This record gives sequence, C-alpha cells and structure tokens, in this order.
Amino acid sequence: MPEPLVVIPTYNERENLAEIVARVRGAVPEASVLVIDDASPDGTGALADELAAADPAVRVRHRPAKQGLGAAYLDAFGWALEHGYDPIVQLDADGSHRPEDLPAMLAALAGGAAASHGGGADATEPADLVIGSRWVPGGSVVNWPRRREWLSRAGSAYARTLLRLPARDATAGFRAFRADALRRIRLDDVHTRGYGFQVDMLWHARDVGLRIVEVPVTFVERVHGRSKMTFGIVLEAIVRVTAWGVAARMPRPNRRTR
Ligand SMILES: Nc1nc2c(ncn2[C@@H]2O[C@H](COP(=O)(O)OP(=O)(O)O)[C@@H](O)[C@H]2O)c(=O)[nH]1
Ligand SMILES: [Mg+2]
Repeated sequence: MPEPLVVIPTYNERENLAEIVARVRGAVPEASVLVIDDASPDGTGALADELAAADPAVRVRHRPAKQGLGAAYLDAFGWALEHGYDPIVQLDADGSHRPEDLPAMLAALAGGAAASHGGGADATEPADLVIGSRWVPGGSVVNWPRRREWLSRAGSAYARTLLRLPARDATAGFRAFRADALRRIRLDDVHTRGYGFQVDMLWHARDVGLRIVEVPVTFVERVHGRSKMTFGIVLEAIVRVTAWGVAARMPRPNRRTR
C-alpha cells in the first residue's frame, strides 16, 4: 500500500515546525512528512534534520536559497512521485492549515465524504484533487485582517472567473492530490514561483480534466513568525492570471503561451 506524504515548505519557520510536524503525525499517523527548506537563515533546516533523526517518517530536502513556494513544491512533487508516495498533500508550516482537517480531505479524495461541490466533481465519487477550502459553506478564516481576507477573496474570484476554475477557493494552499493525478499535470509547464503557483496548478488540473472537490476547512492565521507574502508575489499572480485569461481567449495556436 502506498503511503501518504505531507509536504511542508519552510522558510524561517523555526517556531512553528516542531508543532506542525507533531500535529500531522498525530492526525494522520500513516503519513510521512517531507520538509522542504530553502536554507532558512533562522535554522529551520537544522531543526528539520533533528526532527527527521528522531522520527523515520520525517524526511527533509534542503535547497540552497529561497526560490519561492512554487519552486519548492515542484521539487517536492518530483521527489514524492519518484519515491512512490500516494496521495500527496501540501500544507503550510505556520499552522494556518490545520492537520486535524486532513482526515476529512483524505476521505473526500477516496470518495464518499461529506464535501462541498466547488462547482466541480460529485463528492461521493473519488476525487483527483481535494482543496481545503475557506470559501465554501462551513469553511472559515480565523484572525485574518479584513484587508487580507479581501485580497484572498478578490484574488480567488478574479482567477476563478477569468480562468473558469472549478473551485471557490482558487488560491488555497491546502490540497491533497492523488499521485497519478499529479502525474497527469504537466508540471514542466508550471512556472509561477509565488502564491500564483496555486492558481497555476489548479488551471493545469482543470485542463487535464482532474476531478476537483472542495472540503470546508478553518484557516487559522499564523501566531508565530511572519508571512512571506510580498507585493511582488501578489503582482506576479495578477499579471500571470490576466495573461493566461487573455491567452485562453485567443485562437488555438496561442492558447498555451505562458
Ligand atoms: N521552501 C520554501 N518555503 C516557503 C517559501 N516562501 C514561503 N514558504 C513557506 O510556505 C508556507 C506559506 O507561506 P506564508 O508566508 O505563510 O504565506 P501566507 O500564508 O500566504 O502568508 C509557509 O510554510 C512558508 O514557510 C520559499 O521561498 N521556499
Ligand atoms: Mg501563512
């Protein structure tokens, strides 16, 4: 039986990492964890090595420099597929994605769970991709400034409308993929480095016909450490989504220009 893998990307998450790894291991004991650290100056990578030494189900990949969330995930997905993990989950280190929501998400991936329809697949059937969603009934956000909630809702609505994405929460970073679904996505075509990566992946997922289901989750704003969200990351997402939306409306030959 293939094992699930929970991928946790980190950049300066020293205060959060031990707790989140313990919570993942508690919530889904059969899952392994892969920490993918971009040479965090605060020593998160060394802490990850200590956690891995104490628990064989915890693995670490060290990257030489901060290259963005998208690049870290693509690296991790390649590693996970090579090593035969299934399903593959993405989860932030900062506690915003509650590991306790994972069993419901994995149940929805297997089919037969009480999931919401994000305009996508029937939740009683197995899914290829499950999104832990803030913006479906039952989903929520705790401790977010109004400005950040507005940015997330607006970004999600803009991307969803322009790219006709089958999900209410198009920018969610809490996701579970079936391994063969991840294989079907052309990962080499995914170039977005920042948070637009989530939209880029979703667009590719829809393009290859993946069955996408949203499960409501409670997103909790981080207590420790700082967000790596920058104006540049938001701008990258807006520019790319707009360009894809325009390209998608062009005659066929230009359709895949990204
Ligand atoms: N490896 C790696 N992880 C990153 C990078 N940027 C952000 N992260 C991690 O990605 C997750 C989400 O980032 P966060 O700053 O919380 O973004 P926010 O939730 O959108 O404010 C956290 O676990 C971060 O440590 C990066 O460049 N490389
Ligand atoms: Mg965060």
